[in-house]
Amino acid sequence: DMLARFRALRDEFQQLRMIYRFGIDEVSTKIDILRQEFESTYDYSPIEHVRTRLKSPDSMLTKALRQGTELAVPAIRAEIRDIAGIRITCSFVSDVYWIAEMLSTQADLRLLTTKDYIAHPKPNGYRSLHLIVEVPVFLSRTVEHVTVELQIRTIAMDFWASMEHKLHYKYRAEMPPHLAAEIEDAARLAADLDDRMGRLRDEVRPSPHQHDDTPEAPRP
Ligand code: 0O2
Repeated sequence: DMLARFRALRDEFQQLRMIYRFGIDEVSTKIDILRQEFESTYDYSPIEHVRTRLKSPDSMLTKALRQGTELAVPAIRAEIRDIAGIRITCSFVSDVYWIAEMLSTQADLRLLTTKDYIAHPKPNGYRSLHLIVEVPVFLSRTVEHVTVELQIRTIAMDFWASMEHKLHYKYRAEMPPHLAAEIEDAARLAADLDDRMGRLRDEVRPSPHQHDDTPEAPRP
């Protein structure tokens, strides 16, 4: 009956979310290890902060309906690849690529796709590096291969994206043209700030001849 079907679906979704939470845990640990290594060995860490999020059953279903995915767990797993999301914020653009490289070359992570919205910003000015990776999660009886979306961006990109997200959410499809123009302009300013910060960093980067107790971080 209806109730039994509802309960079965609810249990399947709970199981699904648990697996994706484990996927987030696995990848988060990798990021945390890199961060701790950087903090204890070098005087500089390319990772500013990390935030994770797990899509709610509601937004999984909304997305499935929107993109025409069958409302069944296997189809959802195959076609919604951002159920598990991790956002890494870095200080500098070069750090974004550096972190992406360090993670995607780890032997147990499989890089499925890369979308480089830094090299190719979206029309509204959105910039970020998006990776979809697949990580194995070892359960008692099975190994689950879980996809995790990584969004890697600078503080300036993150600042812009959170503002844009609020305006987008507020106006939906009807963003007044002057605001859309303002947002695009702000994206250019954020990109310019990233360029300037990158040049400043190059200035303060210690020269290889400088003697110091802390080993110099291996930079890209
Ligand atoms: P939330 O709430 O952050 O999860 P799709 O995933 O189907 O929407 P696509 O092309 O497969 O689209 O994914 P894409 O564009 O690589 O990345 C989608 C996610 O990137 C979004 O997730 C946002 O987090 C972020 N993003 C992409 N474009 C923009 C943008 O213009 N502005 C802002 N602020 N964020 C953006 P969700 O699911 O839309 O939202």
